[in-house]
Amino acid sequence: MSSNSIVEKYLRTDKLPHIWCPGCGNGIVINSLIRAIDNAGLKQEKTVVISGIGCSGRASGYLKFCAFQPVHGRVLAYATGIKLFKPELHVICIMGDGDCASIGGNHLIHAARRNIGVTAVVLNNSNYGMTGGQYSPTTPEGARTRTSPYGHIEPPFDICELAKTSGATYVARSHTYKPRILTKYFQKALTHDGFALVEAMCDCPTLYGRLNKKGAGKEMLMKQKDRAISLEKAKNMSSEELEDKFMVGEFVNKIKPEYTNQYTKMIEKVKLEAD
Ligand SMILES: Cc1ncc(C[n+]2csc(CCOP(=O)(O)OP(=O)(O)O)c2C)c(N)n1
Ligand code: SF4
Repeated sequence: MSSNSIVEKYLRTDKLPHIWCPGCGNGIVINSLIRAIDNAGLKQEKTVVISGIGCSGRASGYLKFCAFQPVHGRVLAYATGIKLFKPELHVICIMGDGDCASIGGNHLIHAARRNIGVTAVVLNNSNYGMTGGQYSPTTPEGARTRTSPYGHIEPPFDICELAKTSGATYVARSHTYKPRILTKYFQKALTHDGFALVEAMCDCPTLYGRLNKKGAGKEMLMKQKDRAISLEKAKNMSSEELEDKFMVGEFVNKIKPEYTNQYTKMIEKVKLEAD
């Protein structure tokens, strides 16, 4: 499908222009996502997009689906309710790293543990963008943010490792320099039967980029490319060599019973026994 048709089909063009800064990675990720939705053949009327509060959280307002924006950090809680009530729906959760791993961290580990069949799309820009650039749970050690002006002293969460350890059955990471790879991973996540999470390393040139002297949009995008190391290559690298890098690829891709399927079967069994 041509770019114009994709835009017409999936974006609420009456809501444009969007609020994102020039050079922000959010647009690249959403572009990759709508292409994946199109490739996967999802029906718009059978797809719900839920996004949190934050710059990334604006996405659901621009997308032409059944859309919903709950309070900050509760995307996966609402997604769980929607999926349980109507398991036939595709539920796509768009979250910032703060939304997903800070205030929403508990929902993340339990959604992954249950293996509920929703797709989590995490736009990780290493900070809280919308509220002015505070540090988030993924801010790298040493990085400067509004709340770590002398360099951050906390170790960051690795969202993919967290999702994997918690039980997610599809987990992948790529970045905004590789939009086609993002589309490929999104497509696999959207057609996966279980909890699927794709983390997109995303640029915030206005806040995180400026405070860490990463340059404007284009320069920051190039730097993302230099920091990305494939899982294969990382196996032969020392921890010193991996400093300031992030690993990309598929961390998990496995089959396990999906939560709402199990739940539905259980209800049917109980009903039969009661008759
Ligand atoms: C319950 C609650 N706590 C805090 C906030 C303030 N708040 C709004 S957006 C945000 C952080 C956004 O960061 P992130 O989720 O990483 O998204 P980004 O803006 O970087 O895309 C915070 C703390 C809020 N709106 N609601
Ligand atoms: S503040 Fe950062 S994350 Fe928010 S729109 Fe601007 S560049 Fe993007």
